Amino acid sequence: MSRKLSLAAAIGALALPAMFLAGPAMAATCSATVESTDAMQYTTTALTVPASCKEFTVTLKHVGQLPATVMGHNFVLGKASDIPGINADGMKAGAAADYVKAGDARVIASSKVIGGGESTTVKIPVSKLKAGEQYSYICTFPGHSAIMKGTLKLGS
Ligand SMILES: [Cu+2]
Repeated sequence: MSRKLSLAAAIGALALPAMFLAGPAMAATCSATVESTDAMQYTTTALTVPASCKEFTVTLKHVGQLPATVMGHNFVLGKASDIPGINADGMKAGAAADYVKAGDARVIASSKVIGGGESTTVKIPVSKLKAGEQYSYICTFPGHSAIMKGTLKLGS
């Protein structure tokens, strides 16, 4: 066996117990990555937020090449029933406001609009999520929300 391989095995053996010790409070379980594309799609359309997280961080990546003015994407979270209103008011708010109405109390979390090759993060305050409630995330760039949508719920 090569030295490189045995070193990797040794590191793996050390890292595993540390992961178990960290348990459910570990940062890795309180985050997710959602990719978005030039084809106006989110690659992830369902998220479950562990109830043990204080904050859940979503990294939104635009893996396409088109600029934000043409194929911009954001991540806007609200109760499923509030989404149509959030979207309509967001479109009215315009690009300078990242297509989110200023001070919209229905919005639980929202990111800025990004273009191809960019990424951004959005932090969801988990205390604002209720068990059993249906939440949705959408892209409020005009015309995108019909396709760019996903569901989010609070897990156990
Ligand atoms: Cu979009």
